[in-house]
Amino acid sequence: MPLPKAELHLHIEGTLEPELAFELAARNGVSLPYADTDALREAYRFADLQSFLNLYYELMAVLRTEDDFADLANAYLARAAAQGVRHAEIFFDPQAHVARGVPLGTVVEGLWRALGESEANHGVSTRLIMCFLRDESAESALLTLEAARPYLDRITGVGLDSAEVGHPPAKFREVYEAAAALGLRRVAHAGEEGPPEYVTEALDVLGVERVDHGLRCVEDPALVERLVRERIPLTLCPLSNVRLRTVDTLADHPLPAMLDAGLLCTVNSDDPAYFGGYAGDNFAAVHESLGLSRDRLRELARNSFLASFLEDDEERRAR
Ligand code: ES4
Ligand code: ZN
Repeated sequence: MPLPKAELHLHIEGTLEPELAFELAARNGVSLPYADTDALREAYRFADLQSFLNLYYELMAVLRTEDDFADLANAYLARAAAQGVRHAEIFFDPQAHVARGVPLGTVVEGLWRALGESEANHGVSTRLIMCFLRDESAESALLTLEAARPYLDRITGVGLDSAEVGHPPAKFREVYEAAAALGLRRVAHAGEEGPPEYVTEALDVLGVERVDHGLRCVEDPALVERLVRERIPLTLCPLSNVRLRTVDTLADHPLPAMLDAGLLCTVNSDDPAYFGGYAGDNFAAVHESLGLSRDRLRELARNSFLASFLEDDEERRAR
């Protein structure tokens, strides 16, 4: 039996497996510049975050209808459930779809069809987190938040993703203030490829409650101390870090030292179709390559629920 866990860092578009990509391409009359699933898998050799993002955005072309988004999310939820995921806080990238002519309503309604039935069908509770693309403008992020107003009852929070370096968190101060005023929870990718200063800025300027990746905090002992003191959760993604060459090998991953330092770490899959594994695979990988004990794995699983937005909801409901 896999450990029960929550997945807190998962891009739904990054769960598009090659087989489903070809199925949706055929259904929608979209042609892909790859002969077959093997040829596509050959392209999964990334030099860095940007080389991955190029393929990630390219393959999204097959996602066009509500059914496509529902099928994508259902496939993910089934796989996640099989690996012990009981709760998933799921990112999506509205701007990447709207820019291709897919209306925001199509994306949200499609995802919601799967998420709404997830507890019954898969035993997985869910939340939806809308991410702004940090390599797009601050104005575009504000327009996206405005466009999402009809769907805010289905959206728990906002996040920030895509190409990090050169796009510091402070660029998005205004939209995060607006999101907070609307009662939305706030997270952001920071310290994946970007420097530790971006982590500090995400906390101080954007008011995030959780940092996605946050890996490079280890370069700044004062920042580590602060993250420990303030109990800020980090959503680490070990297999992603290896595939995007943020760490050389899994054995070099700083996760054990981060746990020893008292950081509230969680282990997540990021873009599992591209990075070689879902949540349980990431747990198994850190167990095998980093020699994390069963106790450490249980701590990681417990952290995932503590760091989730579920706990707060339940506390709120109890009050
Ligand atoms: C992402 Cl691994 C990663 N980093 C930043 N943005 C992303 N969007 C999808 N996957
Ligand atoms: Zn991510």
